[in-house]
Amino acid sequence: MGVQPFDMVPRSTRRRFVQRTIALSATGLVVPGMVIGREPVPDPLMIVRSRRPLDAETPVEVFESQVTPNRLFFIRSHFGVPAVGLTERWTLKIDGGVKRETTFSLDDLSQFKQVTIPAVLQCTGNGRALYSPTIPGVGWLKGAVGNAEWTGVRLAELLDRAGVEPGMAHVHLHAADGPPMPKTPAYLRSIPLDRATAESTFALRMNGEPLPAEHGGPIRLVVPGWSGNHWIKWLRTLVVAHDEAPGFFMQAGYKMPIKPTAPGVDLKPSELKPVTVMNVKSLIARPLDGARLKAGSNEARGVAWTGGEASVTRVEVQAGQGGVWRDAVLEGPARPFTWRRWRLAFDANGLGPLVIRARATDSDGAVQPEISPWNKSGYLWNGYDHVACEVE
Ligand SMILES: Nc1nc2c(c(=O)[nH]1)N[C@H]1C(S)=C(S)[C@@H](COP(=O)(O)O)O[C@H]1N2
Ligand SMILES: [Mo]
Repeated sequence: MGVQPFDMVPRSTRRRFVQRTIALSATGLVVPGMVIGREPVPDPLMIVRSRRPLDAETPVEVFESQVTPNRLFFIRSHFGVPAVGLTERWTLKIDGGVKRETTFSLDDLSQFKQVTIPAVLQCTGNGRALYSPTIPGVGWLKGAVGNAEWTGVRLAELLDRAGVEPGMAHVHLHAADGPPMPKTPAYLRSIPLDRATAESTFALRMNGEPLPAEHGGPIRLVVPGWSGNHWIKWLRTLVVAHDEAPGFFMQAGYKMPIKPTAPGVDLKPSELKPVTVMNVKSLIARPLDGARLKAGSNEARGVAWTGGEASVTRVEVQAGQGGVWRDAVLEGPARPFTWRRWRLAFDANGLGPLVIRARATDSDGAVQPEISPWNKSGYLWNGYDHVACEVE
């Protein structure tokens, strides 16, 4: 489970795969049985954090737009893209605690009602590089986040079709990507059934285009309001179950301290909680860090979002003028899941250095803290955003 069955791969790919496996297994990079995908080529604007598998973040100036374009959307994969692209033959199976084990082709899925949900996808580790002391892991700064319009079928509809048995509480999400080494656990996660039957959606399209392979095409899960580790890409099988999924990525990974804890303190499992909803956060898209501003009137712009069912109600910005925080103008209505653009006009009076800071507040009253409490995996950084400019 977790690896695409070999017979799903067309013969030409199979031949290429066998050749590559033979070539690469000699170097010890690959074990026979693994299906290798071609790694995506990132747009030259992207900031690459790891080449293989490709982890790349979006430059912050892209966050001036409401929707993050697909080619500039951050990419994070634990094991790289599997050998997909076989869209006509892709199937999604629901089994486990259901009345009717059901398999859907992509064609079947297109017969269901299609919904479009604008929602922020953010890696749980976005901002890890901003924690001090330093934390190992992908050194994301600000750009492991994006806002897209996800189109597809609600999970609730497919679960209804299969008929969930009484007593079931979780949905295990098996994907087509696999670890390169047999001892490495597969990226297997589960979500609670009540989350699955709320807004969760299988996305087949992203910003109006077929879901790109690097973002989980042909089919991925969208869990609006929850952080990216639940948004499983290349979905193949859903197992409805009584318990959470077993294995490292569910039982050990993606846990945070319940109470803020000093670096170096080891916590018991009972002192940890799973990362689920995102926290309130804003980013400054303009001016850029290091920008040279003309004295006089200027404008700061950016985005803000939060998690769960909450929405952003306020963004305050500090830009010179005696260090006062002023309310930015927010665009559009306060809505959950998607982000909200903000802007603030300010006068850059004195010449010299000027630090601009931003903090958001959400409908639950949560306010972005100046510095996020340290946690050993570097999750959910949401300290004030700041950029240092020079007025000349
Ligand atoms: N199958 C699979 N799904 C996955 C992952 C993965 O490694 N394998 N990584 C997860 C993580 S940690 C994140 S942050 C998002 C990233 O999605 P993106 O690459 O489309 O931005 O996908 C999630 N879904
Ligand atoms: Mo992530």
